[in-house]
Amino acid sequence: MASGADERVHFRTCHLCEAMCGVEIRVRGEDILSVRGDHADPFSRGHICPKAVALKDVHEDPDRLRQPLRRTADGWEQVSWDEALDEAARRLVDIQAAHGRSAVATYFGNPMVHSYTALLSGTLLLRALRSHNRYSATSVDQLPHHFAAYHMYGHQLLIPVPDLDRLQFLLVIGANPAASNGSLMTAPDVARRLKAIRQRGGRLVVVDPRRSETARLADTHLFIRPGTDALLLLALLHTIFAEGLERPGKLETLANGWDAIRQVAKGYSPEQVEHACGIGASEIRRLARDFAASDGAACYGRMGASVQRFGALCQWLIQLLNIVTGNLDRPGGTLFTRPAFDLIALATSLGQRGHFDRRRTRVRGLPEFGGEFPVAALAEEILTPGQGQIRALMTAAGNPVLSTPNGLQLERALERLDFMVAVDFYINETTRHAHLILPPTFALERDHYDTVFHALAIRNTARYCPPLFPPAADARHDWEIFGGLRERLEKLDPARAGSAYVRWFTRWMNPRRILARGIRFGPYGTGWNPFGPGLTLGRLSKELHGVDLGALRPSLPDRLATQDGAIELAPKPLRDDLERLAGWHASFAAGADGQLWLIGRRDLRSNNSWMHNSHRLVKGPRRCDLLMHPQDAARRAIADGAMARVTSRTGTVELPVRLTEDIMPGVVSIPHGWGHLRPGIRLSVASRHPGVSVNDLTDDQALDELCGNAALNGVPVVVAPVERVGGQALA
Ligand SMILES: Nc1nc2c(c(=O)[nH]1)N[C@H]1C(S)=C(S)[C@@H](COP(=O)(O)OP(=O)(O)OC[C@H]3O[C@@H](n4cnc5c(=O)[nH]c(N)nc54)[C@H](O)[C@@H]3O)O[C@H]1N2
Ligand SMILES: Nc1nc2c(c(=O)[nH]1)N[C@H]1C(S)=C(S)[C@@H](COP(=O)(O)OP(=O)(O)OC[C@H]3O[C@@H](n4cnc5c(=O)[nH]c(N)nc54)[C@H](O)[C@@H]3O)O[C@H]1N2
Ligand code: SF4
Ligand SMILES: [Mo]
Repeated sequence: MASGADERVHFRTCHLCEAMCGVEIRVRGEDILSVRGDHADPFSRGHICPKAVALKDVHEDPDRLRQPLRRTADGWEQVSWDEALDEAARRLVDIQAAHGRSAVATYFGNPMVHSYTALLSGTLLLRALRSHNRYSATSVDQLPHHFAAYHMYGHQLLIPVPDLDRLQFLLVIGANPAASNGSLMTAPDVARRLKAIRQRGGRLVVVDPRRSETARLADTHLFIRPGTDALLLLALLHTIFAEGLERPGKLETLANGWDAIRQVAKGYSPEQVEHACGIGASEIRRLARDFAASDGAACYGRMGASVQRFGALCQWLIQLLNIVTGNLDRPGGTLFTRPAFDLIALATSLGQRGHFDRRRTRVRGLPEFGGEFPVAALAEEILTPGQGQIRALMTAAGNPVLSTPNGLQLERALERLDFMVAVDFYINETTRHAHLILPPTFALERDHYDTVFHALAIRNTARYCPPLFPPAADARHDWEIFGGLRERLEKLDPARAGSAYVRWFTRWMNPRRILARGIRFGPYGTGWNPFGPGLTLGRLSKELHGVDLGALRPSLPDRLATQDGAIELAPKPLRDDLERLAGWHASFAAGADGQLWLIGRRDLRSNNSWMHNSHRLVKGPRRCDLLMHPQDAARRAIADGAMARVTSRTGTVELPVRLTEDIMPGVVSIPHGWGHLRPGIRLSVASRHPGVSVNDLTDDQALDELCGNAALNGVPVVVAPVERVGGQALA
């Protein structure tokens, strides 16, 4: 930290999204004077987005909770930490004793992966809880990526990332990094990096039902009908094999299953899929040829390709496309990372490569993946009586009422719980149902290292930052809350503490020590010789702007974690799932009965559900509206700016319409994370800009049935004008 007068400058990583931008925060005493980009950060080089300044807003937010709260008949009352933690632990243990371990469920939300201390200690708490009913935001997000990685490369975290700064051809399927700042592809200032592809003579092609902010940067944008990406990918593979364009190079001998995937691709000519996808056969052929001919190409797909009915197939086929064209594990293609704290090595050493279908949910029989059940099943597991019913829930850093499908049903379920505890610093749509809220510190009061996003970054870098402010008196960090709960659970029921090794590990290994060890014994660490060259956490802390560890490098076959050390091109569960795709394809009818396909979107100034309480981020034009093509609107007599009623199997919302030719006819879009009009929430700014929750429309029964991920994109809806009488909407 540098200091002048009584002003000081603090450098850290913004933890809000996956981009890991370096920020420079100027403070005087307790006041944050400014938040700017850190120009000396070797990775982000001064870039930030508008959300970085909201770090100040959340830190100073008067609505942010600082003390534990207990819900009573007439509102919330403050309780001490000891009282709150004792009560939470006792209730959880009692409920488990009466109804079995799995009567207590957990839901971990997205910010968990943005805090290494929360993540590591949260994992230990889960172990002590010993419930099979574990849920998280993974199953409304990147589960298909883990599924494909586990089956093909032998480890759920072995997810290759595009070599963005060196590739010549980037095919983006259902991702909008220009708004999201990149996901499973940490690349600060991603828009500039995308523009640079074309500047160096390369190509950027975007396949998306909406002409997104990223599509505007592309040389080619192709509209695709939601949920048909797997068909497109199969037709691309078909063309490559049919025209002899495959060039796997060294991958040929590193992978098993070539005949099987050739066979699979045979059945999907561009002509067979063009009607469903809405992309002409000649266009598909041209795309396949250009991709295959390019000197360094990567196909990359995110939410649009993952959080839909055939997400796992999409992620598998994307890997195949990169492999058959020889682009996996080569500079300018896609590569595995080698981060300073190697999460994959740690997980592997603990025997945690992932697993699938070891058990199933009680009500619908949905498979677990990596020890978690699909969150789309959470509400029914609470609502359906019987042996094994969920009676208590702990949420941490999550807002599933706004983030998971059929939020209305989940709310009904939360009201039925015997006990709910939320580790969160807001009273929001989810936590308002809790009996106890345990509010942790915010990011500026804790240290930070990205154990997860360094492992998904387009360059190997490392950056550690100390806290900017000491935690307020009597404040607790997430990891202290989890640790406090775990210790109490173990005291009440010593059998939970596990083996002697586990007991030693949990007692001695606080998150910071785990991080320090991981770095020291990681790929760039000093190892056993603390005086030798290399990284330690101590040395890294002195590098205020972080260190650059170089471009990604090829790492196969060493990095593979499969039993036989080879890539599995045609894992059985994925091959078998093609039958489901074929069935759906056969019955496909575009826009039957005036039905439209609903998809999501993200906005640069928004971050899932929890940053709408920053005045700076919500002012200006309204963000929660329905994008609709003028053709579809005309057919329904809906004018630009008018209110529309959108109805799905699960619910109805009313919101203003924005007409645009940037969306494919037959498709409409609503962003998620809005809907702050629920009673009882304490978000004074957000409640004045409420919007509606798209997840009142998404369906808990619509899944990628293979892996259990929710299908939040491609929801069938009906849209009608809201009739008005004398300016009043008719309910
Ligand atoms: N500003 C901002 N940044 C964020 C977040 C945020 O809320 N706001 N959230 C963060 C999180 S948690 C994540 S996971 C990432 C997500 O990062 P991205 O995946 O890049 O973000 P999305 O905007 O959801 O992009 C999905 C795109 O898929 C398209 N799409 C929808 N359905 C289909 C389909 O069936 N096929 C195809 N081909 N495309 C489809 C949509 O039109 C959209 O453009 O963003 C992260 N960054
Ligand atoms: N329809 C639709 N739904 C979606 C998506 C979509 O594209 N479309 N995207 C999905 C995706 S990718 C994701 S990741 C999920 C996100 O789903 P969730 O993780 O369930 O929701 P968030 O909005 O991220 O809520 C984060 C919560 O954590 C709290 N919080 C913030 N920081 C901290 C912290 O440091 N500690 C603790 N304890 N709490 C904290 C916030 O107050 C908030 O309550 O939403 C999913 N839902
Ligand atoms: S893109 Fe914005 S929110 Fe994401 S890390 Fe950078 S500054 Fe933070
Ligand atoms: Mo996400």
